[in-house]
Amino acid sequence: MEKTEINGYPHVAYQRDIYKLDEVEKRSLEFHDWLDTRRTVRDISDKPISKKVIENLIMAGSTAPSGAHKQPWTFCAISNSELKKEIRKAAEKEEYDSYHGRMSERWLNDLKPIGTDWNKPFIEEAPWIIIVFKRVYEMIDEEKHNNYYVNESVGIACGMIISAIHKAGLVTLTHTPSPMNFLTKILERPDNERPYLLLPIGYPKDEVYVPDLKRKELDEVAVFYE
Ligand code: IYR
Repeated sequence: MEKTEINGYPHVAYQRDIYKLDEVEKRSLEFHDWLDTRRTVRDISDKPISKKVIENLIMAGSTAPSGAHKQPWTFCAISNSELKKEIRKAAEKEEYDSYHGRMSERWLNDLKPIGTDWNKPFIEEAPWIIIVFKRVYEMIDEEKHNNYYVNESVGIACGMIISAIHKAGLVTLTHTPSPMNFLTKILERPDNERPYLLLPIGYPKDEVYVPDLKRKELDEVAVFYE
């Protein structure tokens, strides 16, 4: 049966390849090993990236599961230099204040191994930045319809676009200027949208160094109940 109905709504047969368990093991390990090569890169080259690539990345992020399939996200993709400059300036103003008083001593110490500071040149240098907005509600017939599990849904979509960027051979970082409502203003976003995450996207610069960090082992991140 190719099609059926549930609650009067059309459902289609789920179709995909079924692998033997040893193949499943191999594929899951290979995917982990590949994902483990992703690193947050702050030195992004200004080498151009086509709009088509950005469109594909956005559509990859937009495949994420979401509460009641409302897909409560808007991806704003910016290559316009003037706009990137304006966003950099506003982000650095907030970040300067954060790094000079708003963040606790402990927080600043925790960031020392990562090497971040208030300077955000990647906002201007990357050929594209994507700013992900969460859609808290939809306006339907002049009525507010709240979306469901908005933070969870948008967080998953961000994870998927970050993986897509890695798969494409490009790099990004998760920039969270705080507060970030200046983005709503600059990009003239409607009332139902709130800025969630800024992702600069591009090739890495020629010579790039990243912190020599280790990821937690399985027994540090998982508990099994068998
Ligand atoms: N929001 C700042 C500071 C920052 C905070 C954490 I937690 C980081 O892991 C990295 C940076 C910024 O985006 O630089």
